[in-house]
Order: sequence, then C-alpha cells, then structure tokens
Amino acid sequence: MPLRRFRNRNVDPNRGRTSREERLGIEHGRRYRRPPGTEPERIGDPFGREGRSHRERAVLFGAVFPEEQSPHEAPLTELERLAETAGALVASKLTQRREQPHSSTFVGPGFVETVRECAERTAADLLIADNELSPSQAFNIEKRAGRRVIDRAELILDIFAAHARSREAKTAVELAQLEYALPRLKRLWTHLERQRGGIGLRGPGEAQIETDRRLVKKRIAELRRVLKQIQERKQRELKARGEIFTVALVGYTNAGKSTLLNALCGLEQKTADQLFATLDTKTALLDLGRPFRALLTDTVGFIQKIPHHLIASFHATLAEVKEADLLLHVVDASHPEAERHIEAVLEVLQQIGAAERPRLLLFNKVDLLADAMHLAHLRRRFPGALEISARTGAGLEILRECVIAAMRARMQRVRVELPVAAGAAIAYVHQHAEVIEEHYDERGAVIEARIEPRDLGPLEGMLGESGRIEVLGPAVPPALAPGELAPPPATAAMPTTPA
Ligand SMILES: Nc1nc2c(ncn2[C@@H]2O[C@H](COP(=O)(O)OP(=O)(O)OP(=O)(O)O)[C@@H](O)[C@H]2O)c(=O)[nH]1
Ligand SMILES: [Mg+2]
Repeated sequence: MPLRRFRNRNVDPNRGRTSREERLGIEHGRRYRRPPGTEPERIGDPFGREGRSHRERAVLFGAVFPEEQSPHEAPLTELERLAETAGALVASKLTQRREQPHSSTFVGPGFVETVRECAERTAADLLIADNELSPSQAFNIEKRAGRRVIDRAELILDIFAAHARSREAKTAVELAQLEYALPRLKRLWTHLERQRGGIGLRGPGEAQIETDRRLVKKRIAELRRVLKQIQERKQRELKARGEIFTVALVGYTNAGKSTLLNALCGLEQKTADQLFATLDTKTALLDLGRPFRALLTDTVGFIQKIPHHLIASFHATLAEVKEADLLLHVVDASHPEAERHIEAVLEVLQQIGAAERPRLLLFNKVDLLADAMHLAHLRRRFPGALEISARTGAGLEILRECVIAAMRARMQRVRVELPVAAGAAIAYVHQHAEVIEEHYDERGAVIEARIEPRDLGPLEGMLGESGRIEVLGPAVPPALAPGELAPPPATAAMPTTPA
C-alpha cells in the first residue's frame, strides 16, 4: 500500500472526487470555483503517493540525542516497525548523534546529503524522519534530498487513518491530520510548483494556499463540532452506566490489551501483532462472580513521541480512561524497551488527566520472558507489578482477585436484619452483596455483608419497616487493605519513580 497523506474517508483523494473542497471533505455550500486552466494536479496527494500499487521504498533517518540512546534496542527499530505497518519497504536506516537539532534541517546538512546518496543507491523515493520536523525543516530536507519527506508524527497519523473504523475514530484522525497539515500547506504547494517547474504558478499557488487554509480551517471547525457532540453523547452514556465499577486497559501499543480483554471477558476481539490494531473503544462485562461485576474497556494504545494532535482529538475516545475506577496498565514485559514504554504511557496518562486514577501495573507476555536479568530488573524497578500472560492465562486468577479487592474497597460493611417473610430482600442481598456471615432463626435472618453504597438504597426500599440495615463502616479499612490483599492493593497507584 502506498503511504497516502489523506487516507480518511472524507478526504481520501482516491474516491473519485474532483474538486479540492470535496477532497477536503467539504461537501456543501461551496462558492469557490477555480479559474479554468489553473486546476492543480492531484492536490489531495501532493507528494504523488496516489495511484501506486507497489510498496514504497523508504530510507529511515533520525537524530539521536544523548538522553535518547538506548542500550537495549538499535535506534530506529520502532520507526521501522511503524513504517512497515504503514506499508513501506525499509531500504536503509541512518542515524546521526547530535547534541541538539540543526535549526534548518534538524539533522546536519551534511547528513542530509548522506541520506540523499543512500536513497539514490537504494532507489528509495521516500524519506522518513524519526523526529518531529517543523514545516520548514521538512521543506529544507526535501529540497536538498530531492525526495518526499515525512516525519514520525505523519507516519503515525497515516497508520491511524488506515486503521480507524468507527465514525468517532475517523473523525478524530481526520481532525488530527488536518491540524497537522494546516501549517504545512505552503510546503505542499511549493512542492507542487517545483514538480511543475514553478513558472507562472506562484501567483495562483499563493492564492490557493489561502483558499486551502480557509477550507481546512472550516473543516477543522466542523470536525471539532462533531467530536464535541460525540463527547457529550459519551458523557451521557458514561453517566447512564451509573456507578458500575469500571476498569480500563491502558498501555503501549501491542502490549496485549485486547488479548487480555478477550481472556478476561471470554471475547474474540481482533488482536494482532501489529502497532495500533485497536483504535476504537470496546467495553465488555467483566464477571468476577457475584456480586463482583464490572465493565472492562479496551482502547487505543500509546507510543513514544505520540503526535499531540492525536491525543487532543482522541480525548473523547479516552473518556473511559479518565473516568475509570481502576486502570490496568498492560506492559509487554518481554520487550527490551519495556521500561521506556511504561514511562511513555505514564506521560500520556498525565496529558489526558488520568494520572491520578488508581492503577495496577501488569507485566504481560511473561511466557516469552527468557531473559531472567531483564525480568529481575523490571521487578526491582516496579516492585508492585503483577506478572501475567494474557495468552496462556498465567497470573489471571491473581489479577481477578486484585480487581475484586479494588471493588471491595468501594463497598460498605453492613448488618442487615430481615424477617423470614422478606424472601425477595434476602435474595437481593445474595445477588448484590458479598455475604460475610449469616444467621437464620424462626424470627428471620441477620446477614453481615459487603455491599456497594448504590445497592443500599434499593435494599432499604425493599425492606421498608420490616427490617433494619446498619452500616458498620468501610468494607476494607484502608490501613488493613495491604494485609488482606495478596498481592498488592489494587487501589494504590503504582510507583512512577524508581523504587
Ligand atoms: N506470547 C504472548 N503473546 C501475547 C500475549 N498477549 C498478547 N500477545 C500477542 O501480542 C500481540 C499484540 O496483542 P494485542 O492484544 O493486539 O495488543 P494491544 O495492546 O491490544 O495492541 P494495539 O491494539 O495495537 O495497541 C498479539 O499478536 C498477541 O497475540 C502474551 O501474554 N503472550
Ligand atoms: Mg488492541
């Protein structure tokens, strides 16, 4: 698949649309008409990626700064994975160690020449930068290397556009793409002018950039409006769920979140050894035995250097994460960069305002862990983590216990006195509460149980004057929780700094 700038349904240039507005997804209220003879070629695909059936050959390059150097993984390994996911054939990878970015070309100008020569030698027509380039930096590299350049952010946006299925995800991706493209429109046009020799095109080009900006801004406003509606609907949905305990899976892309949802909820959701397989939120019932029933949500994965436009536009999708009673932070512990992945996820949680939610760290894929040193290091660094395998099921029983413990921490301990005749109320207690002990005699029953505060109201309603409920206090005294729970208390946030 060729990499395409606008892969979204609404702005996909391959859908046989003819005008620019249509290609930008602006279908109605058009006033603008291009003068005859000034029709630009393929503006929806200004880099000329459209209509090719072969996989594009790409040279990957990037600047590596001292703090980014990893002893565990070769540089650009993740970029290579991203490029392949987007459909490119990686011809070569080149890195330059730098103390700081070069102002006009990010990497050094001499290094750009090396990249150009490499692309020439390997017949690559696309350059992919690991760093986020400013519009002018990208333009300068293109000019020097004579090839299209895209950066990591654009690559990720491309993958998101290809994987988005729901209206919500498509809208969010399109918004992020257009916001990314807006300051770069000039670069696209200049590129076109260069392709066509530029003679006589500067005037219309400049005017066109302005028209494009207006159209793109209008479309951005429209998409923001749609997303706001989606967000409001989502808030209503979340509210309608009442106080049902909600658990959200978060983690680096490909950590095994969807596999874990399947394992815990008995589903067969799509999972794949692929980056960003899931973009849409999926919520399923997590039945841990009466009365412990929760909602478990799987959502989009995170990555290092995630484009900020994407986070902003995925706010609605991530609403479940922000509101969750418990976050399960899934980590691919077999990955050499697991520690960096954890940090990247914590950073995104901070950005979306979910860093304060109770969180349980899960080292997943322990079935793949052959390196004892690596695991020992992770254990030392994050002593509270649970070790699981979503694939083999190892550790899932303990995980279930931890979720139950987190649910218990929200409950109240109560003593309920009921008459013999209150059969329905007795059944209700058994359904909605965790019975600790019960006594029956000829007068009725006395049940001591743990129950969610929200379930107390209906019980009171059923009992009326015939019974009595006494609230004895929190079901799990916070200070005693660690002793009751083996392993660590699911309600405590995991350490974010080295132990
Ligand atoms: N060996 C092993 N493989 C696993 C385990 N959990 C998940 N996988 C594999 O890891 C790959 C990614 O799993 P997913 O569940 O799709 O990962 P995800 O976190 O949902 O990824 P995105 O949706 O792309 O963010 C799949 O090939 C899974 O089969 C595990 O415990 N052990
Ligand atoms: Mg997934």
